[in-house]
Amino acid sequence: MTLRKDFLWGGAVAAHQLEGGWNKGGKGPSVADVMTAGANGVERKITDGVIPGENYPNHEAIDFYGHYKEDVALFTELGLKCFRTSIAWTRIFPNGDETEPNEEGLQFYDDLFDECLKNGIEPVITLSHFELPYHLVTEYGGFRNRKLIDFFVRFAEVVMTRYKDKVKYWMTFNEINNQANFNRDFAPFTNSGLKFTAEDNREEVMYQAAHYELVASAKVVEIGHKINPDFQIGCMIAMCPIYPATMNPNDMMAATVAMRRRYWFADVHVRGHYPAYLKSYFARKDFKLDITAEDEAALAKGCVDYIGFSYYMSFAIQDQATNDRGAKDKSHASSGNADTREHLGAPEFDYNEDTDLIKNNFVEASEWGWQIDPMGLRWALSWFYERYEKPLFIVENGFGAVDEVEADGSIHDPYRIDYLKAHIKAMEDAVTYEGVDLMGYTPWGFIDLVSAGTGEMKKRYGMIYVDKDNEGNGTLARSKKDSFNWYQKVIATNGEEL
Ligand code: P53
Repeated sequence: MTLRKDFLWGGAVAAHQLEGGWNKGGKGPSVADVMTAGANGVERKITDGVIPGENYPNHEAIDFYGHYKEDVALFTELGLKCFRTSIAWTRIFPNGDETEPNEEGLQFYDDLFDECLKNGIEPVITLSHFELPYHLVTEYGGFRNRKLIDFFVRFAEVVMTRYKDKVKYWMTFNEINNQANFNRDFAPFTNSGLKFTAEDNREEVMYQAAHYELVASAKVVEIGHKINPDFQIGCMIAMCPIYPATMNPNDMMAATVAMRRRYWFADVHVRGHYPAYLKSYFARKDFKLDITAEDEAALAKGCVDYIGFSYYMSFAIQDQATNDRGAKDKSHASSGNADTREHLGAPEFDYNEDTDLIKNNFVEASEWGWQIDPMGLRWALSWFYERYEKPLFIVENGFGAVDEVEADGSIHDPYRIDYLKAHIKAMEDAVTYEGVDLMGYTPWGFIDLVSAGTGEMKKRYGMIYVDKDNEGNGTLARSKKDSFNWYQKVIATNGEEL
């Protein structure tokens, strides 16, 4: 067998997508609480505060806040070794800038972690998963403000101290690199609480916010190791490999540059300094970034212990200048946009996440346009391990699909089993053939929850079904899909029976 004996088979969620109870127990509003429901191709609206009459799907979500005991019983039956969730920052610091935490919020996570631990399930905790206190957006401008470093460090210090004997595995910022897509409003807001004005240079603001987050993360790594030297503290990167579309040398270079624009965040997290290619980019763009010598020292002292990453799909890119005649299908990989590429071309190969990706005709896509590519997971594991030589943890992977409930209540989801099976096989191949050091695997949304990207319920990832629809109707009753029984066996055989 290839996997570790103590392999962390689990499931992953985020507080804002399942807890609900958005204003219970003293919780304050987070960025997720001012986002309305969207749909496939319809962006979620970011409203100015909570507006009566709007549909905010995260307010109730699947009410894990009220159902966690019965849910952990199901997780136990599934055989989970670990449960990845986040601590909702605003349960602990409702506004984000208080000095003293909210005891009721702290107690909720004590109860949840106790419930997990007594069932042999290890909590794996993300500190910031699209849950920034909304007050920090309106009063400070989100992470464009250096003060956010201290607020985040204070939050992390409080929860790491409180749960030092209950939680060993931590991650700082979920999918910190999503904001490489700075031309859209979604990722900068969910990652960093950024709202742009017309005068903003969006890209420069994004780099500044990301820098403050990287410094905050590094400080938390250092403090965390003091709180408990056994802590394993990782980063969390959204990994979508970017393939060159052809053997055209310009496609190869365009893909290399695009990979850097998406994954430099990992370079800083793991190596503790900015790479040369990025320094030269900042100079060429004339970005005036607030990066101090103290910041650089903090980065160097706070390198992560492991790399947590999500993997759903791969991307592809084609250089525009030299490929205009070769490009057959220029539709955007995940959004279905018509071709609006303007930037690509030698020698800069400046990459625009929002417009420069093309559809890969070698792979299928989900109903939401996410390209299904198990080999891409093996490639990603191999790339990370070769580049960083750090333990890896696949903390999200999964297939969003519409499920049908049969008359007898059963739910047959062979498409989900197929997706997960192929990806687990690719992951095992990476361990066998690439020699990567892999800590665990936690499929995303293994209990149905609110989609981050669209706010829908019907984009389901779960092995556990939750009776609730896009409009918020439903009993919230939980039931097992076919994939539940399948995954139970996978865990029980440590991945030998797929
Ligand atoms: P949803 C975009 C691309 C890759 C992962 O996403 C992403 C996103 C943001 O939509 O997010 C992660 O719900 C994220 C989870 C999210 C999950 O992937 O849009 O860490 O919070 O739910 C799936 O289908």
